[in-house]
Amino acid sequence: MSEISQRVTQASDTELDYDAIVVGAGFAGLYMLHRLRSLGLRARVFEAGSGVGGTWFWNAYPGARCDIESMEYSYQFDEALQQEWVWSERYAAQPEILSYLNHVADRFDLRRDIQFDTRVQAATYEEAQGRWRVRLEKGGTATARYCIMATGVLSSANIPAIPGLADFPGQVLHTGNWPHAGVDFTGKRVGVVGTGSSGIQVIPEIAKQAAHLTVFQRTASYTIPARNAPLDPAAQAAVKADYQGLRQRVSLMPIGAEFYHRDVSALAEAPAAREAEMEARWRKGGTSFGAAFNDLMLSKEANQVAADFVRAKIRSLVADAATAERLMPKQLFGCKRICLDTDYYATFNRPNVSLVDVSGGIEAATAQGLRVAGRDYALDTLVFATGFDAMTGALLKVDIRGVGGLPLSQKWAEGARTYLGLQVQGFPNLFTITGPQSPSVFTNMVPSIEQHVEFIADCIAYMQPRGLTRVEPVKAAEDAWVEHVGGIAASTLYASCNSWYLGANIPGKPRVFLAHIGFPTYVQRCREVVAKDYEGFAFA
Ligand code: NA7
Repeated sequence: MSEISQRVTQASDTELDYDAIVVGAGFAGLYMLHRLRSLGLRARVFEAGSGVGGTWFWNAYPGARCDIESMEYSYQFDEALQQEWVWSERYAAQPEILSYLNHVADRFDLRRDIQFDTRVQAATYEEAQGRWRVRLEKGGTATARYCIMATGVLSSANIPAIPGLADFPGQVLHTGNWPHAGVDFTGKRVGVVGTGSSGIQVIPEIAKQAAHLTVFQRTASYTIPARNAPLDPAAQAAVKADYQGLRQRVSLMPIGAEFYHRDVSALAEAPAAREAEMEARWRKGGTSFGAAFNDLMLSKEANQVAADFVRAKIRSLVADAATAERLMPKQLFGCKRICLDTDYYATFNRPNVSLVDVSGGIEAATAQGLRVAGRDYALDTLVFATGFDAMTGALLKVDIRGVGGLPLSQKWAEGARTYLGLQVQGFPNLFTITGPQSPSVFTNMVPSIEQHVEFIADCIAYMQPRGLTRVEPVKAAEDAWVEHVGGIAASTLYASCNSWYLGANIPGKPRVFLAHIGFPTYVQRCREVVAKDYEGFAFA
């Protein structure tokens, strides 16, 4: 154990000084720590959870599974790692991803610089010293030149303010904060609120156990069969024979993952041909159903083609016509995130499952359960699959203050503003990995994270030999970036519905489109910025 880490381990309530502080030990924080170490920096990671994994630590609900294929949803920075790790399924389940991240932490000896069970409460830029002072919830502070937020984009759980919720005596759970010991639903009357990706994954699993499951649906989602299956060893070996080739190919695809894009308009093909294409994709399973045509998110008429196809599938899969009708999404296809499922629609054919429309709101929670439109539903356990304060929630939970003590919450009062999703003007040396206005949720998150980590590490490496100690965006660059990202979204149908991409799921949250659509164009832009000596950034 090094002298510094000994000091750290022994003295959690005294002030400690580092070159860099990283907040969070998920995919982003782990790789950031590894890169900072390779620059010879003294780095410390503070992690609220008791283990590594971030999203994959907290979302331990039954059925939790990635919607990007395992061979791609993994690090590529280390060839030996990607060659040696063996994935068992097409789409990895939460426990497997968590054990992968634990393996990474051990393999690169990362744990000695991670302080677990330590939530960061505040981070303040002290201009005179040019350092960030980070305050820990359990006491103590630490300082560093760089503060890197690796806090995740879907990590601040949203529990709706339902009147009387405190009076409900049963167990209340959120999918994003699931007990690691597991939950036994046997013989229980369970209510699930929310039918986004998490609800759609957890509902079939709870239905297998519960005495009765009532699903409270505000908005029906579009979901495509995952067709998850064990990974064929020969297919896995074939990928590994040219892993870099796959990585290179997918880095040029719009979401940084194999998506089987077809450059054909949904309106240009004969109906029989387009039906055949969608049917083939439905049978194959996976999100690339949404890439069958090039204009689903550009034209409402084209969008209707995919929407009608999925609605017809629902009609054919759900026995009760009224339930099928309620499960049919009314909004545009893909405007809210497309889900992947395993037996979701078939679950509603079970005698112990019922669907309740809460589009008019949930009236109240009572001592017995939930009340909707004057009717009471008796429940023992309540599961919220109600999503997250996405992209900005986890950052704003920390009281971050920049130059002149300006709170980040104030800077972002009208909506998040960043340059490249990496930095905020007025908050020098603060970096956000997959921050707002970067591609983040519109991509395969792991390559997006790697690209950001490498950008940040390269930026620090650029500064060191030049004697530079401070970096932040110039205001004009930030303004132009916010406008650019919003402009891309406005040219698509993504900006037209109430999704968490623009903050619409959180009451009172300003509506600003929070992700850059298009991974390759973003990466290219970052490369150009670096090539022009970090154009748009100011150093001191
Ligand atoms: P999502 O996608 O935000 O889904 C949350 C669901 O909860 C969605 O159906 C919401 O309906 C519903 N919701 C939210 N608030 C309420 C209230 N007050 N009453 C009833 N229903 C409500 O979160 P997930 O966790 O499923 O998925 C997040 C991402 O994680 C996912 O896209 C993957 O990338 C992984 P709404 O649509 O807002 O009407």
